Amino acid sequence: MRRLTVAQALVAFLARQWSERDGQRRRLIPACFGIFGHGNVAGLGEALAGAAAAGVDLPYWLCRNEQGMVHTAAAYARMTDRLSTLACTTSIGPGATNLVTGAAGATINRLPVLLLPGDIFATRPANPVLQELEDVRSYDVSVTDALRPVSRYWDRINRPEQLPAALLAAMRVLTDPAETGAVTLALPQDVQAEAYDWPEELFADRTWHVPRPRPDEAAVRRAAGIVTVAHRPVLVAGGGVIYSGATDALRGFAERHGVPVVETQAGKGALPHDHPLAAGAVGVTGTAAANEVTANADVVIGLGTRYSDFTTASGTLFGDARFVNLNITGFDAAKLSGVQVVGDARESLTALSAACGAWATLPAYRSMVADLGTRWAAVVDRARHADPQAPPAQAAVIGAVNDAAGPRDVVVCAAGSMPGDLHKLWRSTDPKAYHVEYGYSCMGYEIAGGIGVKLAAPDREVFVLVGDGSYLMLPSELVTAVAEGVKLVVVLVDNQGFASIGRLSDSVGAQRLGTAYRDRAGAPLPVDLAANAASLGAEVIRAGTMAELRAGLAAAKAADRTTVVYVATDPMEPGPDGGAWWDVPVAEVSATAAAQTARAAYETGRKARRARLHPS
Ligand SMILES: Cc1ncc(C[n+]2csc(CCOP(=O)(O)OP(=O)(O)O)c2C)c(N)n1
Ligand SMILES: [Mg+2]
Repeated sequence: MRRLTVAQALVAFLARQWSERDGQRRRLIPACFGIFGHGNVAGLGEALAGAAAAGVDLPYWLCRNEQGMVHTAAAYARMTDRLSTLACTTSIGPGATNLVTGAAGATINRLPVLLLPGDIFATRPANPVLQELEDVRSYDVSVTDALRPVSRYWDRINRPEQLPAALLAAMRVLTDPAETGAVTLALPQDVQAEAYDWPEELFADRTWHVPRPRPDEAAVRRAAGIVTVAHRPVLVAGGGVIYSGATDALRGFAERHGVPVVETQAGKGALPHDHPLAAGAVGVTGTAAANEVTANADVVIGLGTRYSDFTTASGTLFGDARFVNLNITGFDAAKLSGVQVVGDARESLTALSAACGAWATLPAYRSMVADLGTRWAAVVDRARHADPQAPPAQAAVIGAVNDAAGPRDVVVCAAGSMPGDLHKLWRSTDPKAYHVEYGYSCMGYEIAGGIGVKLAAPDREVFVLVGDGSYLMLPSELVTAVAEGVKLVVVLVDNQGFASIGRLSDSVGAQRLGTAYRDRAGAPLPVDLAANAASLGAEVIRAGTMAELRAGLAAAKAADRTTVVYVATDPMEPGPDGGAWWDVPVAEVSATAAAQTARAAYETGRKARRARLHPS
């Protein structure tokens, strides 16, 4: 027996957890991020402070905003293919509720994060405590309950005896590729500090084997029966391809059977951009080439994709296709009424390939795909090309960052107009080098996420592309990067507001209301974001022309500390369009002509939407 507080036991346990897949073993939770307050400083704070002296290896990192640290943990998990993540400790009350947005983002993106919010006293000696939300219906409700719907496992440790089973359940969900997402263990502040006699085996090294479930043979045969009669198949590669390390299997499948591959945001980089069967980015943010191939496909093979509305163009992209979905979860495999092949992406694709035997598409189909790809490459070249002395346009900025980044360097982005342009214009050469969070598309992810990427892959240069809107939402994690010596290149693209939502607003008849940063008289604001970044401790380079931008990027890359390259762009200059539709409902009645016109266009657009109900 070992007598420790609940918090000490938790820390000692976490330091002994490992994950293993394909014979590779690594720490499941190598560090803990956090912000202390009265809800965790005496419990977890004391335990983490005393960890090293007690022979427990769980370093503590201070973040500046709780939402930010969840993004950091999620990005870390994504970069390690979900085999590792970070713990996040908060105080009670606002510290805990600040986790909710990050937790939703992690769960939506199917990424493990371990959340350890402090909670109100289990013993209720003198409630309400500071920051307690009282519910008149029950004293058994606290703000940490807000984390339930965004967590894949949620528990509150009201007694020390409950801890071991909850810890095992939490680790199981974190390492289960089908169930993973945010895991929350709410820790009442009195319970954290309570001592208990723990069985010694709780602190033994424990390895969580991440499985590669094989698909059902009959399901694979059914899938092959559909695929092998296809003339114009396409494979939609989602994030699951990359998490499963299925990129070699994907290339083998594509080449052996002559199947073109289109990529979602999370799947971008699954095939190198210049592979002849890489048809490019698919969907609303996709390329004209990929969308044409997909629209004409007779069979769609979805591999590790959630089929979000951005991928399906809100149900309008696919023609008369049949769907075969290979996914680790039955939930995603069943989408669009497809044939379900439930299993690990690599194993499932290998099994499907074997079941397809010598079947392959005709050479004419492959060369048609390659031609479309070549034509799109010329569009990208034109969009990225810019006069060195001109003020930078966003597409040219993206091109310059792509040129500055080495083949393994990582680009990070999340919200605004840049994810769409990146999806279409970025040329990826490595499966881990394109990191755009577009499941939750959460403003504020960019810098915090960049820290997680860099911590997981210190040998890669990390380029964070962040718009002025996203930057203003969460610049605080720049301080964390500076404090911890986590080197980022942050490209801050200032177009004085929301280019993305401004354009969307225009298209739905909302007249750009509230989408530009202006004062009440309509004048630009006297706000200097470059000076702001400098005040937070970053090196700052201001680039006024394309030539200055290229020089600035090179200097930032060579620097050994976090450097912000500030560039102003024109919000009215859109990148090239891939032609797909996105369902954003427009006012059915309105007194404004703009909305009436937009509604008419909307009604035409939605006619292309199809229900996918054919029995598979
Ligand atoms: C937290 C959050 N709030 C609101 C939104 C809706 N939204 C999406 S993009 C955007 C504007 C982003 O502005 P900026 O970062 O400057 O990028 P730009 O559109 O100018 O490229 C907004 C408000 C969001 N994605 N996330
Ligand atoms: Mg902007």
